[in-house]
Amino acid sequence: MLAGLGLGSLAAVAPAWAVSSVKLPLLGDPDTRDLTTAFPGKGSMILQRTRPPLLETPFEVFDQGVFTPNDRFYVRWHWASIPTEVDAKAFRLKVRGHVDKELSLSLDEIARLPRFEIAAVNQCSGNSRGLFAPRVPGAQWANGAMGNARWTGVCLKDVLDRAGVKAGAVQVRFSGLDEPVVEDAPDFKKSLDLDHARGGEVMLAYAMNGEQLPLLNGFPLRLVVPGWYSTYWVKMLSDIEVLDRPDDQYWMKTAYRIPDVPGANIKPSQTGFKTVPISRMVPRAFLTNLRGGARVATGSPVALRGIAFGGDCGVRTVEISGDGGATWSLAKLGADEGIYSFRRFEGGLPALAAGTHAIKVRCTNTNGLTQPMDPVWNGAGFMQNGVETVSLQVA
Ligand SMILES: Nc1nc2c(c(=O)[nH]1)N[C@H]1C(S)=C(S)[C@@H](COP(=O)(O)O)O[C@H]1N2
Ligand SMILES: [Mo]
Repeated sequence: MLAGLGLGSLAAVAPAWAVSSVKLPLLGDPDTRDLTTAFPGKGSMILQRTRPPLLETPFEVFDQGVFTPNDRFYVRWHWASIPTEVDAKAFRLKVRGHVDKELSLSLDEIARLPRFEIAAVNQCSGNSRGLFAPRVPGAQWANGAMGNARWTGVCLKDVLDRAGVKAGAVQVRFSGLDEPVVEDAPDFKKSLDLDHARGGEVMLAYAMNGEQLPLLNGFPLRLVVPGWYSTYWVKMLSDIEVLDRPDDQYWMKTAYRIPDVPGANIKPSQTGFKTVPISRMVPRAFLTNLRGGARVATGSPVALRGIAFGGDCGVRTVEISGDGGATWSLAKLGADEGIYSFRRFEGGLPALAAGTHAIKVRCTNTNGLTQPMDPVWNGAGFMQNGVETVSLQVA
């Protein structure tokens, strides 16, 4: 079985790909992006970057259901040398380093381990970076660098147990088949502490929403780290290395670090803070049936619906405000697909007076953490989870 034929066309960028464009709610120009259907396994996506592919999910997709279809699921890679196809028969996952026995596992061998499923949100650390004020460098995502899927695979712990982790191991490092485009650039690798890696939830996923992974989402195998930002969700996973010392390579020591303060939230002028690797996600909620600038008639109640997630735990409440946050009412939560999943919510506002109204939604998770009313800021554009506001024109 081969997957992903056609990615070779990534090299040839043609403006003709753009079927139309979309205006994103970014805080400055340029705020329009082309929509593209030119990527293998993908439907209409917002083109953020071509090489390597950065494709954002158009926000209306999140109104259609709690699981994000594979062909609309966002895509993010760091390096442009991505295999354009992977031979699933020849593929091997290496397990090596501080272990009793090195392994080289075929996909068939992996599939024979006990399988489990988990619904989990995959969200880029930089999701919503385009909404940072003042602006920060990096991909200017709106809110669509996230998605929710039902992942199927095997437990990382089971694989590590087969190799036998030696005493003195402290971390486990993951790397995929993609490579840097220049020789001395750092290969993309991420590490988890051993206890986390063996905790039972971290998965080697070979399916997403009941189908094989799209090539661009990591075919044939990817790491799923429920509740953690997807920088750790290493795609096309081919190498697992057990370390007897903390990982000090670029992607842990330099990149993907946040200020070590609650919510990673600092002032633009602030200096002298300690940094730590980004880790657990924080709660968020979004309206999906109304966009900023939407118009409704006076005298009619306003139906609202959307999605929320707790971050590293479940959703306790979603609240809705029709008056810019002065008063709040509880939304009704939809089916619970598991603590790491998107959760639907529904609510309404009574008929509103003519004028502009600031509608806000906020999530509190089961750890008691609530989204901040003000936007989050840090220099890397990570962990945005400020309360979203949609302005409604009532006339
Ligand atoms: N092999 C590999 N895995 C990777 C990356 C990468 O560059 N290479 N990027 C990570 C980051 S930062 C993100 S946001 C997610 C994106 O996952 P997706 O493309 O399936 O949505 O992949 C993660 N896994
Ligand atoms: Mo990311």
